[in-house]
Amino acid sequence: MTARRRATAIAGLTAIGVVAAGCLPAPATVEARRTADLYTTFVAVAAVVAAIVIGLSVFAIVRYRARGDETLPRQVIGNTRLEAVWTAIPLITVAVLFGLTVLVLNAFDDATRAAAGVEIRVTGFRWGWRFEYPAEGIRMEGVGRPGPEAYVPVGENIHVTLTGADVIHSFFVPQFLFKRDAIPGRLNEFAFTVDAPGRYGGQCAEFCGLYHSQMPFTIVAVSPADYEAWVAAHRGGGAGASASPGVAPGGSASPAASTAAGASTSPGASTSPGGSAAPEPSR
Ligand SMILES: [Cu+2]
Repeated sequence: MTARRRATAIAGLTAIGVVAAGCLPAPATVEARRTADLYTTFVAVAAVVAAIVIGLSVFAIVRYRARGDETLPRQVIGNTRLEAVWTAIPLITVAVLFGLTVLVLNAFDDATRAAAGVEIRVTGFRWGWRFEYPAEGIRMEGVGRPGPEAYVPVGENIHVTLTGADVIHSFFVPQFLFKRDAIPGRLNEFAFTVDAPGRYGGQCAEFCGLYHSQMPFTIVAVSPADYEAWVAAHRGGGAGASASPGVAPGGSASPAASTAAGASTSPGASTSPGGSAAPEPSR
């Protein structure tokens, strides 16, 4: 009976682990795959720990339950060897997980220090994103939906320097399994290498005000040849080089944005900062 319950507990925990791993967005970068592997390792270790704890608890409850006999069982106080074992096992487990985490974090730092294939400066502002490619002479900005689209070549180290223009925002692309804050007056750096061509949606992940939910962006990963073609088409400013009116990147909202803000008091209003109050967000 106990063995069967234990088997059921292990099967249940394994299922939870598989479902939890399946909930993760499919990793799209070299770094994200390492993060996903780390998550999987954590879930597996947690499942083993839970199986042991739940298994032993169920065993003790069933095996030593009251059987209508009033006499107390043998009273045991302290067992140094057992206590040493149950202190050492969690310590070693946490130390190993800590070590694996440091290795993955170092991989992110190594990518940031490595030679950049493409350099992008990203600025979050209320309520949109600005992407600048200094070497290519490209600058684009998108306010509201659908937000700007930043092209990157697959297989190359994309180096990002991130900052905020007004309040703290956060650069988050779920499929990159990575998030970093865009803080005014501070330059945060990170790098990523996209595995496969595709469109990877991103979103501000730090509540920054009324239109926080209306500041998506998209990282479009294409082949190096397609990237060169995109650069050639957008060099020297390209489409959407103009600053979007409506929200002044450096400071207060303009009257147009204020109007949009006022219109949003009706729930579910689809008016976005880049919608009717301001021209279409540039791409
Ligand atoms: Cu935000």
